Amino acid sequence: MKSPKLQKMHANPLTQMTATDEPLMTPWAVDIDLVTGAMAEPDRVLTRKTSDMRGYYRDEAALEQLIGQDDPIHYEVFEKHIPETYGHLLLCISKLYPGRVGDECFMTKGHYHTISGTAETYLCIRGTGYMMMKTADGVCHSEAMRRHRMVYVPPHWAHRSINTGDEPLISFCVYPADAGHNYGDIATEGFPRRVFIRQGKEVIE
Ligand code: PAN
Ligand code: ZN
Repeated sequence: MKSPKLQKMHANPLTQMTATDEPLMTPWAVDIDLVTGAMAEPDRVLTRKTSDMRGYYRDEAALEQLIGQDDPIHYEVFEKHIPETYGHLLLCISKLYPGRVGDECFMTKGHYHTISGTAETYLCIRGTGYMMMKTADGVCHSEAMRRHRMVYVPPHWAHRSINTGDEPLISFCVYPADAGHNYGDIATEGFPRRVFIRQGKEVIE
């Protein structure tokens, strides 16, 4: 729970209150292998298995079949511990495994940021796919993701990564630490477009 002071600061960033309310953080560094995407000694690893993805794919029977087989991991997010308060930046490695549910490509759940006016950058380190984005009033936009390409997700866009390839789709993500994740709204709305592989070809529909 944030202190009332921090909430107020957040509502009015012009007060410029940052580290004065928090213990001073000592500068630090982390090693990230830009070939494999491995982050050295992450403080937290979030793992989403196939069984965590109920309701997200078109072919529900194919999803249940996959869960019944070996419930493979869909994606992992590797993070360092950073306070989720105004002024800090969260950084993580997002690793989305290759795979299909029926003929639909593995993807992340996708979310708006709770503070929807916060942006995010995804620097793709490995793999191929798309960043699918959508606004609350239904505008949809996708950007190709591939090694060495950075996707900028502007404020107010829900975002989901989709792996169309045969190797993990790995990105280095940075966003304001107080942004928060709102999964509910986009889960209800859904993204207007999905990505499939049919007869070896990408189909977006
Ligand atoms: C990313 C995502 C990560 C997992 O760090 O959280 O790729 O996707 P979901 O959060 O949609 O399951 C990010 O966009 N953070 O804001
Ligand atoms: Zn995000």
